[in-house]
Amino acid sequence: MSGEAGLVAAADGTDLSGIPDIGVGVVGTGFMCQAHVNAWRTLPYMAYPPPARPRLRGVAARLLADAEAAASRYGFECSYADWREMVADPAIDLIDNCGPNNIHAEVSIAALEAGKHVLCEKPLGRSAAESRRMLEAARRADGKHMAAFNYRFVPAVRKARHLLEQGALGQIHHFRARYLQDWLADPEFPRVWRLQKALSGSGVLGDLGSHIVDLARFLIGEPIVVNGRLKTFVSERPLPENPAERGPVDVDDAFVALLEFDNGAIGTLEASRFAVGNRNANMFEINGSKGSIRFNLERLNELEVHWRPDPASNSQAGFRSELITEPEDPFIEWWWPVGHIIGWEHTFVHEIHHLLDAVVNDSDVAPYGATFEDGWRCDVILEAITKSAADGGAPIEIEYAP
Ligand code: SOE
Repeated sequence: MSGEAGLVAAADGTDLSGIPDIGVGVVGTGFMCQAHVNAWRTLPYMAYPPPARPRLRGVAARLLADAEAAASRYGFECSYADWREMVADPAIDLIDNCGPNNIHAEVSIAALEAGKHVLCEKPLGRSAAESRRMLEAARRADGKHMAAFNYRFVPAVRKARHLLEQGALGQIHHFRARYLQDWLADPEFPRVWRLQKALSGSGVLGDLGSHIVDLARFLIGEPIVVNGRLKTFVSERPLPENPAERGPVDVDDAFVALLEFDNGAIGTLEASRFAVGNRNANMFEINGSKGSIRFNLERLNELEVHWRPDPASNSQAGFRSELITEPEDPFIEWWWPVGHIIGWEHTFVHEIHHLLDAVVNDSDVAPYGATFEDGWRCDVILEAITKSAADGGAPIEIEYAP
């Protein structure tokens, strides 16, 4: 990182003298690259003054034409067809891995070993063994490492975490989460990389299930036993490169799971990309002895609450919806006046700010950000769900290799 000499104070008098530049290299040019680039570019003037000023140094894609198009569109200084060249660039301090799941491990490990900080999209690995290798590389390296579980950075979700930390819900009895989309309900939707085990590792389990498993750990605690069931509804689909041909789908389309937590709570998880009518409904509900909270990503500025401080009487009938846009609510200070709601893309600004703050101040990414250890623990739980499903839904104890 380099401090920009000379720029010591903004026109409004803000002291910018100690703010370093940080060179960023993004791998991948798809959906997550766009969400992350939007965050890298928005952060320095909205989370102001920023911990560091991101410098979009490089972007790498399998095809040079894709990298060049992304460089032109988003304003990267360099474009690469080989991510290894980009990782070797001394002007890059941080690698942001937005590639498909099959390059999460190789790129992230190489970047950590090259002394870079690493942000890697979820699921961390295609398997627990792969994400364990990533964790071991992170433990050996000096760089900060973060798994991009961005839903930890929704204001309403972070407020839920704070309420739980304060014991506001009392003893937790239930956690139920569903992450429902419907973009695969059309059997003619092509067999994209997320539907190929070799590239994706799993289907909805790793794509959407990883988010609700991470939220279960972030909000409630460690699952100790799981039961699972997986389902593939459409077993072959048209090939993207040649729709006249069809290829097998070898991953799950939907899953359900039962959890028991280390603190005695029990939980249910469900994820599907066939849940027609649900567009991006990441939902959870937590029931405790003193109250309940409910969240739905499709209404991400709201948290539904029900309070029952006195077990003998309901302090309120049903749930009421609270708008989480007050100045004191998490992250809102960076945005708009009360009620001027924010969106899904803002979670990436919050997430990347958290990582930059950890890099510049040498602070911990955990517990509010997910580290590679969180990414590995998530993959262990996903694999236990798969193992249970293969054994008729038998209970599987969660065991983390030492
Ligand atoms: C990221 O927020 C995310 O949840 C992705 O992880 C999912 O794959 C995508 O479907 C929605 O956005």
